[in-house]
Amino acid sequence: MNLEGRTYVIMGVANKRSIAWGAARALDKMGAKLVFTILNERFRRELEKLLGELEGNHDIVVECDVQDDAQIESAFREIGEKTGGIDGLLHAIAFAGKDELQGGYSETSREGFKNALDISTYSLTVVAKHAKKIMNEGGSIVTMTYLGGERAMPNYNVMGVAKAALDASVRYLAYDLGEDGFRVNAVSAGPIRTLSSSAVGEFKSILKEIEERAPLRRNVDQLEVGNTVAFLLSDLASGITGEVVHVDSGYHIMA
Ligand code: 0WD
Repeated sequence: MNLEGRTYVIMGVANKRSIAWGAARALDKMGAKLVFTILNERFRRELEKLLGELEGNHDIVVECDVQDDAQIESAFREIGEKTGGIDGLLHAIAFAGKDELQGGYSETSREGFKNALDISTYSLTVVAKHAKKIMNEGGSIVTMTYLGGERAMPNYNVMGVAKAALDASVRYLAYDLGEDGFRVNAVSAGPIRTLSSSAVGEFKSILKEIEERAPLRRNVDQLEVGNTVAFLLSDLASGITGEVVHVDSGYHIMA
């Protein structure tokens, strides 16, 4: 797939294990120009080191904490000015406190609930609001979700609730932005060891379950997820919106 001449924003690279980094590698290989947002300046050095591994010259890194409305607005204004318009974006951001990701869901605190849904769910909505102002014709937004939003899974707790709301947001945003010809989809990734997933209780046993029960009998990696993100961001997926595509070795079809 050739994405030369296309520009995409990647949100959520924390380190080289991040799913967002898998997507960056995939898009870079296809010739796309990339712009990165980081949570705060602490992530800049790590990202700049990683950028050296890519083939293309992607130099725009903008600070964007999705809990800060003013920062989101100014980040997308800056990206618009520097790029002259974007063709899409990947939102690969989520957060829940470690305490909320183990034990009983009924123990979730009000603060923990608000925080998880603010960062993991509302952020897509507000990012879409600002991204659409600088999106070129046919623009596409992709977010990252998980099966724990469709089914009750041990320990995923408030994050499952956040992902269910994220999946619904994808549908409402798809309807809203569809009027302008923009598409909004989610990729539901199988479990992958990253900084975020390490906070989920008994994560190892989830990986093992996939190896035993998924149709492909193996786990997926960041690049496989990234390739599907690239497809959804590209014109090859021009008729797909409001969809959740599972990249999980087929695990979601199993009873
Ligand atoms: O098994 C997995 N790893 C799966 C992850 C399976 C299915 C879905 N996902 C989802 C996650 O829920 C998330 O939405 O994929 C997305 C990316 O997650 P990841 O690649 O597993 O995690 P990680 O490498 O930690 O990147 C998430 C990043 C943050 O990293 P840390 O570890 O510092 O929380 O999200 C960013 C941050 O870089 N982030 C924020 N960015 C802007 N503003 C904020 C914020 N307030 N909070 C977190």
